[in-house]
Amino acid sequence: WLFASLMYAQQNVNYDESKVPSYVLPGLLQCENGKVVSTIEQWETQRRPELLELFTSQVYGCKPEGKIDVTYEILTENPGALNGKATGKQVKFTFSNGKKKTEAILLLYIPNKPAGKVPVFVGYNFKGNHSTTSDTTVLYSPVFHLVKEPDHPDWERGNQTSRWSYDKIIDRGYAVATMCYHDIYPDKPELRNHSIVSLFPDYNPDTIVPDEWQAIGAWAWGSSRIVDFLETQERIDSDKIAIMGHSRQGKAALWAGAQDDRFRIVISNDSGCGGAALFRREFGETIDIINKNFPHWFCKNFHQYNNREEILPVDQHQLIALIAPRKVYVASAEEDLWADPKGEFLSAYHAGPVYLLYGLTAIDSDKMPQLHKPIMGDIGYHIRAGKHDVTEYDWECYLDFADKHFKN
Ligand code: GTR
Repeated sequence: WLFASLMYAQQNVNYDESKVPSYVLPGLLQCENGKVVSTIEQWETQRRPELLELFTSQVYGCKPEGKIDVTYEILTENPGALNGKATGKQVKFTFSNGKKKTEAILLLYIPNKPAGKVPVFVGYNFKGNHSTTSDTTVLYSPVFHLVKEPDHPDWERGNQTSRWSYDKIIDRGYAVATMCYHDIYPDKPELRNHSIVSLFPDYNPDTIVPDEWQAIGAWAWGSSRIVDFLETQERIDSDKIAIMGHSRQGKAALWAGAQDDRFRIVISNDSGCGGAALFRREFGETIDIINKNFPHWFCKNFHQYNNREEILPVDQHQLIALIAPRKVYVASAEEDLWADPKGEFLSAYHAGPVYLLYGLTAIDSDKMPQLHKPIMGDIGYHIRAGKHDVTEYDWECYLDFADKHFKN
């Protein structure tokens, strides 16, 4: 992130609110044929599918037809994990098309108390399951060697524990399931052949068709496969699954939440451009910047909107609205200007009309709340002090939001 911001520091990155262009957001409730949706049924049968199709073909790409096999193997089970508070499991996922396979490892902690079914947070980690805890029995990601040199500091255990408030999550009665995102699509354009994308029929290592899915599409798909597994787990309440994603994984979490209604709460932490932020504000990271830095994240069609945000047929308030009537929470950090906190807030605000259609609550003012004053309706939002990161404060808000919607 720092690297990307520095790279563009000299160029045309706008951090000046007075230079945000005036823009008109594409309509949320107005169908392509001009008709304005006024009922849930019209939303669900007409406008929602239309928008989902546009995000698929123009932004995140299309999952190919055809299926691959997914199998699970429990590698370890420890009833005394996290100082006896949780049962820890590590589960190997094997993705296969019969000729070729890839592997991933899920790390799952389930609270030992209360007994019975518990809600769960699903979320990818960036630096391996081993980075989320100092527990030496936690296994390394099978593909980590492809993305990190053998002497890279990211091999160190526990280097991201501050992002994973396991004790707090478990103490509040939630399970948590994490996987290294590289296991699904190792995050470099040249590693496409090692991703799950390469297992699907019609995959061609030499070409990418305009609406073909890429890394974000694959990560979103992978989080749904985690849900498939969680549904087999007796202790997990599969009606209470939340997904939490940070930054590039916040983008993938919103896209997963838009497509898979088993995610009952969708949380975007500092997801920025291609996540919660409105493209049309062109504040901080833009379509042109993100496509140049990360050519393997979005579908090829999306590149035609570089520096032409005004002709993109969608904007991100519509992505958030696709999650309705399920609950959505957007979080920003004050110093994370690259991700455009105001743009993140405004898309949560402008998703409101669809929540209102369902008789739910929307954010009632287009003025951003103060720092550390979370909004906890059916759409949640907070902005906290500090940098681009996941902090204990963020987790406390997510747990409060989940308590409100899962426990009351
Ligand atoms: C940055 C990228 C952002 C965000 C971030 C992250 O380099 O420009 O869009 O995804 O990485 O994932 O931390």
